[in-house]
Amino acid sequence: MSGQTIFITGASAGFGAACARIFAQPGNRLILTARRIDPLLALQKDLAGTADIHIIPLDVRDREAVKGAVDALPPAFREIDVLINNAGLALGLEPAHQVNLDDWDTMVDTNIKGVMYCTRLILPGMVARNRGHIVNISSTASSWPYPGGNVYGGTKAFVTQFSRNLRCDLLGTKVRVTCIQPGMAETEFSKVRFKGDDAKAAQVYDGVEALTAADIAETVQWAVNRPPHVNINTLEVMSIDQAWAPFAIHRE
Ligand code: NDP
Ligand code: 8X3
Repeated sequence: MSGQTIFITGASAGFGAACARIFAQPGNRLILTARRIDPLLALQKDLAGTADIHIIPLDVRDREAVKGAVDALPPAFREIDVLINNAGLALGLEPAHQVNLDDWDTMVDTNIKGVMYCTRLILPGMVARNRGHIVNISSTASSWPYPGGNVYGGTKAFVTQFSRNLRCDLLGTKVRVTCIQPGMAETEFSKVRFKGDDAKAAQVYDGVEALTAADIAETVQWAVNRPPHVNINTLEVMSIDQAWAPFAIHRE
């Protein structure tokens, strides 16, 4: 499908940048947002001549900034067809009793509040036009606990349940909601989680054929390109090299 206006949060790296690349087709209009402007400028340059691209430096934790960005969209970019709520992060893997409380705040503010703000500010236009699609990037961590996943998994459980509840509110409209739950994917995710420790980040993917950002972008594109009457509710996607573990048992 072309001729769509697509708003992507966290487009400076990983899944968001891959979504920008895959949706960069003639007739599409892309709104690419993230805090770092340089990678957005590089992406815009790379994709020049494909879609029409509008970039916005935006921290999704800042409610007024999100409102300002949506209100100030150029006329050609105002009628958003697809919102990809992708910006997010994990910080740390410490157990709950040792964690840095600021890290928990950052994850809640980004992964929960950022999704709330972008959705609440962009959804009214979709409802008014009776057309649109919200794609929320959750995680396997929303369903499957692991040591050190504490608040990160909690924020993604919010994203999954928020997506389902949005569908309930939107029943009777033609606005679709999809929740994607990726497993381990090699992006900047682990570098961010381990606060710039490249060696520690590389260990996560060592010997594993992890998902790529392009794999997830293709999944998003597939969900968006279903016929308008088909709503893909939830998709869990893992690398062939990842599966679940048995229950952990503590023995004295
Ligand atoms: P990356 O670290 O590669 O990309 C994260 C993106 O989010 C960056 O563009 C970053 O941009 C943006 N971002 C972070 N904080 C903010 C903020 N406050 N405001 C605006 N943008 C922000 O990670 P991924 O691409 O892997 O992650 C994308 C999403 O996928 C996240 O929600 C993550 O939780 C989720 N996910 C990742 C998995 C993985 O294994 N990689 C698996 C499952 C889910 P900038 O720093 O420029 O602001
Ligand atoms: C990212 C996948 O397993 O690191 O959401 O939580 S995981």
